[in-house]
Amino acid sequence: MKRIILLMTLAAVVVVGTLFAVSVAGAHKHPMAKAQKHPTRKVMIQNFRFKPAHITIKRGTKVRWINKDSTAHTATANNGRSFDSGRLGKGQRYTHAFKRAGKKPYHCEIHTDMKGTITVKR
Ligand SMILES: [Cu+2]
Repeated sequence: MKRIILLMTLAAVVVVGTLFAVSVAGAHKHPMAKAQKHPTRKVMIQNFRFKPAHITIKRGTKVRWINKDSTAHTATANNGRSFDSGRLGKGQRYTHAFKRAGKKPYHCEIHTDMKGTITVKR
């Protein structure tokens, strides 16, 4: 009987130890740790404007456009290929990670007078 209790205790220690190790490893790999290094910048699309229209970010930063209007908009690179959100309906969002330095002018395909710039620094 004592032997069984000893084995049960041993098994419990192993299980708890494993769970602890897994949780520590999990916390280390948690995506939030990476996100804080390069926080995502938000650009609101509101009242037919990009807010803010001009932002400067570090290379590797993600930009997330969020459409607050009830009208559909896009965030499309002027060169037509770097990035393109496609039609964003009300509340929809689009995220793009900028990996190369440079000025990235963009516009809304539906309302071509809506303009913005992402300046990506090294
Ligand atoms: Cu638009």
